[in-house]
Amino acid sequence: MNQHPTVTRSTGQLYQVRLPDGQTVTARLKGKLRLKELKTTNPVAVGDWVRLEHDEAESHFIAEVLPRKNYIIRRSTNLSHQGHVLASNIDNAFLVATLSHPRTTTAFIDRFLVTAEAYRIPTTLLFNKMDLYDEQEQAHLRELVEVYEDIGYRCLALSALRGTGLEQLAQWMRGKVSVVSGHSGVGKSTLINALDPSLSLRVGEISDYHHKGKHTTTFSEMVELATGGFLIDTPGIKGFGMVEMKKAEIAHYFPEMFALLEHCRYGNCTHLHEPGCAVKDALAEGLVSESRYLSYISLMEDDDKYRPVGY
Ligand SMILES: Nc1nc2c(ncn2[C@@H]2O[C@H](COP(=O)(O)OP(=O)(O)OP(=O)(O)O)[C@@H](O)[C@H]2O)c(=O)[nH]1
Ligand SMILES: [Mg+2]
Ligand SMILES: [Zn+2]
Repeated sequence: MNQHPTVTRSTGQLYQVRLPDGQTVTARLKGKLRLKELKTTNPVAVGDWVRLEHDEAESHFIAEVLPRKNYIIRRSTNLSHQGHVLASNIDNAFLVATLSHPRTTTAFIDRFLVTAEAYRIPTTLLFNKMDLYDEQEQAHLRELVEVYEDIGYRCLALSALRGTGLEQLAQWMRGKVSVVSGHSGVGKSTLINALDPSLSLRVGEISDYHHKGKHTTTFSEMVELATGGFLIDTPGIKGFGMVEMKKAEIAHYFPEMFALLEHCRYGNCTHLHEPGCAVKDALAEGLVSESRYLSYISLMEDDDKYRPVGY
């Protein structure tokens, strides 16, 4: 993972911290640290790299949270401006999508990817339930994989049920901190259990816990995979939370559009109706995919400045 002590679990006043040698210790916050934090309800989140101090009794204290390379946040309540950090220092997000049973739309995939870009979290697309797809769906899957790989997103088709694709996935997760997201029913738990059966009970519990809708913001945990690597599991990550984003920024989070922006005639081009728009030209030439452009329009049409990635 990395050379720093890393928070693997946070429950109220106590934190589990994994030391670089693999040992896990329990730590409390140093009083001073608590006061410093203003904008979030939790000063220390799962995934945080921390500096520990000890007292004479050998108790551990979190003295400092090292700068986060990225993090996922969600508003504590709808009315609050405070955010709750769900997880931090994530190497990879894996979005599990299915073309049927249930169908994951490209609109959902693209919203997720835009949010992940805004959070600076590299994302891999996992197309699960391959075993169920008929020829038409398989052709559709090939098209989708081509679209997303062209943009630079890693893709993998798999069947958690049959075990196909799991070796590749395990290899990608090795040595990394990952989160797994996606609609309910796409097979996230099945996938994780197939990778590491010893996690099965836990993952099931977290999912059930979520469905009861109780205290879902407070429970996050980083678990070690038997195949190597770490998985952060928190119910909130299913949807990925909220990101504050200005309309003018949205195109920046579509990498294939971002590469074209400097060629638009107008510096403030919205890529919707302006003449001399490089994005629309690329769309006409088939260099920007239609479904991606539709997702862009749909995001631009949202009123709220917070653009949630819905369930
Ligand atoms: N045919 C097929 N079914 C699968 C596959 N993966 C998962 N399933 C089934 O899909 C259903 C939902 O799987 P889960 O693993 O519970 O889905 P989940 O994403 O964890 O759902 P939530 O916990 O509600 O978010 C179960 O009945 C699984 O057996 C697969 O690759 N092929
Ligand atoms: Mg589940
Ligand atoms: Zn333009």
